[in-house]
Amino acid sequence: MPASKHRPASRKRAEFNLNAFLASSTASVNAALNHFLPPDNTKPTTIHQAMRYSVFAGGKRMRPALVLAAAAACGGKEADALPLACAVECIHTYSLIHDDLPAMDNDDYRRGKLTSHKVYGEGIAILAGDALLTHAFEVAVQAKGWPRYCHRDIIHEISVAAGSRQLIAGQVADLESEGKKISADQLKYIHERKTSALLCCAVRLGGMSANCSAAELKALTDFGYHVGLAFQVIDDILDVTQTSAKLGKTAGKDTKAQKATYPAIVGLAKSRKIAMELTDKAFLALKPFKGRAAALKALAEFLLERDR
Ligand code: GRG
Repeated sequence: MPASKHRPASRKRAEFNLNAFLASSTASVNAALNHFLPPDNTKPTTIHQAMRYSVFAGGKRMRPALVLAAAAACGGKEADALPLACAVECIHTYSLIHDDLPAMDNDDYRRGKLTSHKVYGEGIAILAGDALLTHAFEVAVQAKGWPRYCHRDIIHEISVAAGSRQLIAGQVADLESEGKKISADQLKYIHERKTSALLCCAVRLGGMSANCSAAELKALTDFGYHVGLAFQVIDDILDVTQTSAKLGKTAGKDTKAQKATYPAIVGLAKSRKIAMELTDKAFLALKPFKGRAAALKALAEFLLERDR
């Protein structure tokens, strides 16, 4: 039975070929990343090989897809959104490389392959993360700039999402809460920053690349925030319900590291309910876009139903 038969009224949407959209957005993003990243024979070759190793290790490319889908919802062109989609993927990949380091989550596998420090050693892995973080800004400034959003706005957007009050703040709170009992509110604080901030930034950048109106940007922010939170709740659920082979990273790590997660705090059934409610809220935020948000809606639903 097609998934649409099970779709609740709150998530009603026009049929949309998400597989075709993802195949096309992933191909465009991979080609653009290949163009924007220095070739792996660029000196010093180790660092450029390490950067490319992680970027092309087989990530799902969900954040770039959100950039392109948000651009489409606002009537923008893929070519204008691509530098921003690539910048976000560089930031995301850097955060994964650093998250996997022995001083952080200490993981041997990511995206189904050995982690950067396992292949290149810790020093080069740290530098590959640093280089990707920095490279994101070099790529972002190659965007054309728009009447409502200049390069300063774009750089501000990315640096705030990746900075010490968002992405890094979430990681700090995550580290500091290991082995401790924390409240659902504290867990939400971590998830908002560690995961939702960059997904929300991706959606907003897509809108900006289409020179979206202030009202459209507000709607996208609301959508991105809720989809971002739902994404991490699902990530927590998958950690306890899926195998390492399926996830491409070590499953069950959160429990082992005594990490605060939604399943640990509220249980699996309530976690699924929360993820669904967050996705419903994300759908509601898209009302102003009428028929133009088909890709965003299909992505939100896909992220809710994903199994890896
Ligand atoms: C500055 C030392 C230093 C470290 C920074 C910021 C940071 C480390 C880590 C970010 C925290 C993090 C990894 C959040 C989790 C977000 C998440 C669920 C990632 C997995 O995303 P997917 O499933 O991955 O989209 P793929 O591999 O498909 O791209």
